Order: sequence, then structure tokens, then C-alpha cells
Amino acid sequence: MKKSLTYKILKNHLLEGDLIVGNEIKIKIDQTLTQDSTGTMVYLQLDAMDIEKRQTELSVAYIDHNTIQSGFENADDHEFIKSAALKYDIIYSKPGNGICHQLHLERFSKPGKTLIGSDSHTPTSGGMGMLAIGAGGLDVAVGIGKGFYYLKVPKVMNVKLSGLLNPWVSAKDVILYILGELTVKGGVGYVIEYTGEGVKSLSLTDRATITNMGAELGATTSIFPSDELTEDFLIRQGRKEDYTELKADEDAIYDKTIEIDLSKLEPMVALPHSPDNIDSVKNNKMKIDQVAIGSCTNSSYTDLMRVAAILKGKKVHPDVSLVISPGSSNILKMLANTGALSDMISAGARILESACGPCIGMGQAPKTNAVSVRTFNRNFKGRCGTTNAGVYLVSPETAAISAITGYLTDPRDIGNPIDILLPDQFEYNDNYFLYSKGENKETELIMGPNIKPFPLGTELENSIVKKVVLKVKDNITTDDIMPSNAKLLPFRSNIPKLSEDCFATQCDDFKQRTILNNGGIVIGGDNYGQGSSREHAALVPLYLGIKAVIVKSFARIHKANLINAGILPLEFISENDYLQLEENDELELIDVRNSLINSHFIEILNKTKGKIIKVKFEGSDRDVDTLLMGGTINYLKKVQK
Ligand code: MIC
Ligand code: SF4
Repeated sequence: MKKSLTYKILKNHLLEGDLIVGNEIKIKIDQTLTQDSTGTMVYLQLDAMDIEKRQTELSVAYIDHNTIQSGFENADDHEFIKSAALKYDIIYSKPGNGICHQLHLERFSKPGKTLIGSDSHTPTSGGMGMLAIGAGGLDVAVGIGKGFYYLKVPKVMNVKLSGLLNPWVSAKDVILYILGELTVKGGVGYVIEYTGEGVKSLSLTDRATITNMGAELGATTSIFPSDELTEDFLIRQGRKEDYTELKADEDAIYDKTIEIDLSKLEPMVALPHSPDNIDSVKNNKMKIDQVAIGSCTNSSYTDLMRVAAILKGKKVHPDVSLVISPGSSNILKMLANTGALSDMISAGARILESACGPCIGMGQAPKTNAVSVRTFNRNFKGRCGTTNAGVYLVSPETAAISAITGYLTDPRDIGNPIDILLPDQFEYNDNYFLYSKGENKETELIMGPNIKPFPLGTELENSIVKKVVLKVKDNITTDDIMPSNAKLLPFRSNIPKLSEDCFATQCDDFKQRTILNNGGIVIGGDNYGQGSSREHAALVPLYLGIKAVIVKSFARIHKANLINAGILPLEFISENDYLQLEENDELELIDVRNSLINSHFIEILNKTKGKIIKVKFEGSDRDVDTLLMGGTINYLKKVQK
């Protein structure tokens, strides 16, 4: 059978199971990456697994999220991760080196390999023909310690590109356009595979911008073929030997195909508060207050050189604050060497360190009611640190010109296009990386006082009686469940402290509700748990005694995180049942253990309303065993014995 590139890589890595859509398979993992805001949990869990040796070809621990260090907490987390990296022979990337996905693309991604990362934008490496998947921390710990990952065989969607992008229309506009067409749910259950003549006109970092935001489509991952442009990028990175040509078979079979003529696209913008709320820039002329350029989506050398060229000789508008965070120290160095940094500073830009920064609300919260224009990938309400601000997602070109004019501006107004030539050799500086050279089992893990033990699930009870403590609508994000900002990020290793802000965007007393009711059940709509991979959105509810989450449908990573934590993820069969259930209804989940084992359907008695409904659990037998035992750590302990 003619195969997609996705299936070729899956086949090469298959350890167990059949490659049939929907089946659970076990695949070999070649590489892992972690970042610091999810990394402490990963290494605490890895340590709890008591492994002999790291099982991957390469694992990297990046420090890029929590870099403000307003107290000892972040610095302690960094120290802990550094000690774990040394212990388990993992490359450690010091703060200041750059954003994990950009650095991974520059230094470690390899066509044809598998990567899992404890960050939802891990698919960035799909721009280099890797099968790169975002996962919860515990799954990444298992990847490091055991060398495998379980996943449901995805469907494959072919996005066939033709034509050429017009001047001033960029890769960001392509993915924003796709988000407008498919929505934040459109990629769920799919790997998105890019093919067609149009691929050849997109540079490697353009491709990475597109695969990066496949996360916003809810896709398992996104992937481009590996071709002469991939080779060219690797040569300029001094990594020619890492190149392999890879593509789908001619006439490969896909589950769905959409065609896009690149020449028809124009500069796009995602309006508040969802990345799929798309319109063209020209329809949205408005006064702006802040421009933020950077993030793992748009902080490559080419992106920032183009920004510098637009800013050269100009002045940032008096009413605008322009901040720029380069994707990596290598890029920052090249901006300095070429004089581009000087052009940015001369125009009045504020230069931040190479890190996630404002993308995760680590500083640069805009003013009250601000219009903030960002080159990032998420514009969820409140994520920027100001709840009444509106965040508009655009390309670096649109952001740079808007910073000068002071209003959202179509970059086609600039005039002649700007060509950016790549240097023969990209800078690469090893001084921010620490290599541990083999396992050092004797290494003591350094745990500061803010690092608290993570909660463990307990064996599933056969009858669960709990109140509905919260009912939420469709597309609830993990930023809603467990918000992240400069005030909360220092506590990613402290679940009790984080629990005070659980569901803060939905109600201001969630913790109190769980205390009064001795835990509870949460009801949700479609695509529940979209967005970040943070397992804190499962661990904190576990800590607060949430036993089940019943929704219309789940986002992939969050559902896996709930199972890993030992919280029942259940789905409504009838839309009407969602409408009938209300907060404070008392529910009895009947004969849960037997129902899970025998049929995957569970009966629920709504004791308040005197009605019975049926819900389903969709998952593998392994998932059922995991839930029965109270989560993955308990499962691994039992299965290992
Ligand atoms: C994000 O972009 O939301 C993050 C912060 O990178 C998260 C990880 C986290 O919550 O720590 C992600 O995308 O997985
Ligand atoms: Fe960092 Fe933002 Fe990328 Fe998440 S989306 S990894 S916070 S830059």
C-alpha cells in the first residue's frame, strides 16, 4: 500500500500493535525534550520510576519558560533539573540559551526520528521531517526511562500546497488561514502532513512555524517532507550527516485532503481570544498599544532579520511598546554580528533574553484594555497577564510594521519585499549546553524547599458519589484549568500552592467548592483541555479530590494526563445529558470498575434529579488497567513487579 510519511516513520518505530486507525500502538522513542515549567515533574516522576539507564538516543532538558526568577523558586527548579540531567545523562540547556523548540530545530532534530516533548509545541521539529509529539510529563518520563510511547494510531490529513506566497505573506499567514478553515478542533485525531509543489517554496523555519501551530489545531503532530531545503539548513548548522531524504509515496492514501493555493493567501490575524478566530489584517485597522515579537512560532533568524529590516531607520510609534525576544542565543548573536540588533535598538525596541517570555505571561503584561499584537501562537483570555487585554496573533512582518505605524497594518503597504539571505554557517555556541557524559547514578537530586511531592492517585472505587462542583463550556483550555503567569509559574513544583488558582478563569472559589464537597466531578463541553501539555491541569484537580471529568469530547494530551493521574475521563453519549446536568447535582457513578472492564459504558444516577444517564470511556485496555490502579505510576510499579 502507498504510504504517507507519517505511516513510514510509525512503521519504522513500531514496537507493538497494528497500524490501524484508532488502535493503540507502542512506538520507540528516539529523542525527548523537556522544558522547565513541566520539567521538574518529569524528573520527579523519572526518579520515582527508579530506572537503570536512559533509553533514548538523545534527551535534552531546556530552561526557557521560568526565567524571571523573582524569588528562589525558579532558580531552585533549574538547579533540580540540572542535577537530574547530570544523573540521567541528559543534555542541559542553561537559561538564556533559548526556546526549546527553536534550539532543538537548530541543534538536534533529525528527519525520520521520533521525539516526544513535555510541551505541546514539540511538533515544531515536524518542520524537519521528524515525528515530533507533545505529551504530558509522565509520558515523557516513561519515554526517557523506558524508550517508548503509547498512542492511538492517528488519521493522516494531507494539506496539499500549490502556488507561491505573494510578497509580505508569510508562513504564519498560512497556518492562521488553516486555523480559520479547520478551527481549534479540526486537527483532533490527525497528523497533518504537508505535500505538494508549494512545500518547496517554504524555508525550513517557515515549515517549523506551520508545524508549531498545528498544536492549535489539536493535531497529534504535523510533518513536512525532508528535502534539499532540509539538507541546506542542516549544512548551514554544520550537521550535514543528520540529513536523510524523506517523503510520502506518490499517491499515498490519506484520510482527508485539503488543497491550498498559497498565491491566494493574504496577511491574516487571529482576533481575541482564540487562535481560530481569523480575519484578514486589512479588515482590522485599529490602534494598538503593544507589539511582542518572538516565541517558538516566530523567532527564527529569518523572521527577526526581516523585522530588523522593517525597523531600520524608523521609529517605534510613541504609543506602542515593542518587545523582541530572539528564539535562541545563536540568533541573538547573529543579530548582533550583522548589525540587525543595532537597527532594532535604534528604532526603540525593548530587547528581551532568548526565552518564552511574554508568550507565557512571564513579564510584559500589557496595560488595562490593551490591544496587544503578538507573533505568538495562543491568544487565550488572560494568558498575557492582563485579563481585559485583547491579543491579536500575526506574522512578524505585520507586527513590525504595526509597531511603527501604531495601528494594525497590512505589511503589503510597505512596498518592495525584503529578501533575507541565510549565512553560510549559522552561529552555534555550545557554551550554554552542559553534557553529562554517561549516567551518574550516585548524583544527589538537589531539591529546594519549593519542590513538593506530586500527588498520587488511588485505586478506583467501584461506586463514586460526588457533586458536580463546576460545569464549563466548549474549548476550555489548560490555561483555564490551571492558569500560568509570572505569579504562578514559580510554583510549578508546588501543587498545593497552585491549587489555590485552579479554574481561576471560570470561578473564584473552585478550591473552596472541592473542600466543602470533599472533592467532586467536573462537567465540560467539546475539546476540553485544549492547549498546553501541562499535567498540572490534571495533577491539581487530583490533589483537590476530583474523581471524574465528564465532557462532550477531550483534547488528546489532556485526556492522557487525566488517565496518567488516575482521574476518570468520561464522555457524554447524548448532547442532551450535558444540558441536563447542573452544578451541585449529586451524581452516583454505578459499578464503575466492572463497567469499565466489561463495556466501557458507565451508568450515572443523578441523585438530585432522579434520572439515570449513560456515559462512555474511550481508551485501550491498558488505559482501563491504569485507571483501575489509580494512575500510571501505580500501574508501572505493579506491572514491573
Ligand atoms: C504553553 O505554550 O502553554 C506552554 C507554557 O509552553 C505549555 C507548557 C506548560 O504549560 O508549561 C505547553 O504548550 O505545553
Ligand atoms: Fe514557550 Fe510560548 Fe512556545 Fe509555549 S508557546 S513553548 S510558552 S514560546
